[in-house]
Amino acid sequence: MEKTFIMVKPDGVKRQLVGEIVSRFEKRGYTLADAKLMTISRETAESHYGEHSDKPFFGELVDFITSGPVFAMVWEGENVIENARTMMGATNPKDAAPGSIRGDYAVNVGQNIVHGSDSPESAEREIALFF
Ligand code: FUP
Repeated sequence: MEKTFIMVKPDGVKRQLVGEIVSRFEKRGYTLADAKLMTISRETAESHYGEHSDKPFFGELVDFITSGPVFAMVWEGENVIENARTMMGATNPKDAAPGSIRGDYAVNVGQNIVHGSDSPESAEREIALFF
């Protein structure tokens, strides 16, 4: 069965949105396969966001994702990678549709509540990195 890596970022944990996000995936029909509350090391953060290492926002991105606990999860079910991306909404909350997680709860691209793998290759890599 297809699996994806979903992470409630430090802003989502601080704002007590873990239950809301878990609930949306449960209600959609997906199965929680693994989960843990953890604080990410800078090394793990730099590896996770490696594709952005040359971007101007990389430093802020690593600072933010290591700034407090995250809730890391593995969800499984049919088409979960693509459907999770739709449920999260666009990366920049200004473009995220109402009804999506970011469209309902976020306003700022730097603090957009949730991460989800964007491909089968990313899902495999990210699950191995965090679990
Ligand atoms: P996503 O796959 O939706 O997590 O989006 P990206 O991999 O493109 O971006 C990863 C994270 O970088 C985003 F969640 C937020 C941050 N980011 C910025 O802070 N500024 C930008 O202009 C683009 C992304």
